[in-house]
Formats: sequence, structure tokens, C-alpha cells
Amino acid sequence: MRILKTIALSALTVLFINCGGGDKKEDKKEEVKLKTNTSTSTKKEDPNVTEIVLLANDQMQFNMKEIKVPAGKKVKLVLRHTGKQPVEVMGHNFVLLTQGTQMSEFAAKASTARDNDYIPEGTDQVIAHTKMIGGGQETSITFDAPEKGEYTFICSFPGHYSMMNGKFIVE
Ligand SMILES: [Cu+2]
Repeated sequence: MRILKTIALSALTVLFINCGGGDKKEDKKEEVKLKTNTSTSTKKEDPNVTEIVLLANDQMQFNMKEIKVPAGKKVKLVLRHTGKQPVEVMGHNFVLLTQGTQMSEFAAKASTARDNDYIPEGTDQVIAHTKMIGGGQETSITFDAPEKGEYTFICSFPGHYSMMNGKFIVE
């Protein structure tokens, strides 16, 4: 009897261990499934939205000097700060200016608007802008592409616009 019990117990133990192992495998499968789902959902593109990913770094640089988007559609602009510096030191944003706006004049006004995220209060010279972000952060805005033409985008953090500017072309 005692031997039988021991055998039964060890059989149970083996079963238990097997089950444990099996569960772990299941977990891994779940993880993979989740990852696959995420990637498929990001691939689902809205044909009416043009997505732009703009990078900014600790060297006061955007990775694009020119952004082209089609007219008559929405633009989703994702701004990603790939640096490490905090927002107070190396903050970046994306500000799209109306045509005819003097970049340097606007930047001078913006640099005094610290309490308003460096956007001049009540301005009519901004088509769209993101919030100011620091290293490792990401933000996005979605807006209607303005009418066909050439526009200027800048980062309005004090002292950044001369290096951080580019053309935004709607065609
Ligand atoms: Cu900046």
C-alpha cells in the first residue's frame, strides 16, 4: 500500500510539473498573439490621414528639413524626442506657421511665452502645434492639411528655431 501511495504521489507531482510547464508555454503564446495584434492595428492605415513621424534630438535637430503632405487630407504628426535632456533644458515642439509669418519675429514672441508652452497667447500665426516635450517623450497632433502651398515649421523653444526649422509642403 505504502509503495502504491508513493507511486501515486510521484505521478501527481510529475503531472503538476508538466502542467506548470504547459502553462508557461501558453503564456508565451499569448504574448506573441498580443504583439501580433498590436502590429496589425498600427498597420491599419486611415487613407484620409497622412502620418508623419518627426524626430528631434539633444543636438537641437529635426530629422527632416522638408515634410510633404497631400492636400485635402488630415495630417497626423507624431513628434518623438530621441534625446535624454529634460523639457526645461532641451524642449522641442512642432509649430506650423501661417504663410507670410516671419519666422524670426514669431520665434522672438514665442520665446517670451514660457507660461503658454512657448506659443504666443492668442496668436493667429499658428496653423497647428504640438505641446513641448523632453527627451524620451512623444506627442502627436492631428489637423487638416492647409491649402496647397509652402509653409514653415519650427520648434519654438527659445533659441531653437534657427536650427530647428523646415518646409511643410502641401501638394
Ligand atoms: Cu527645440
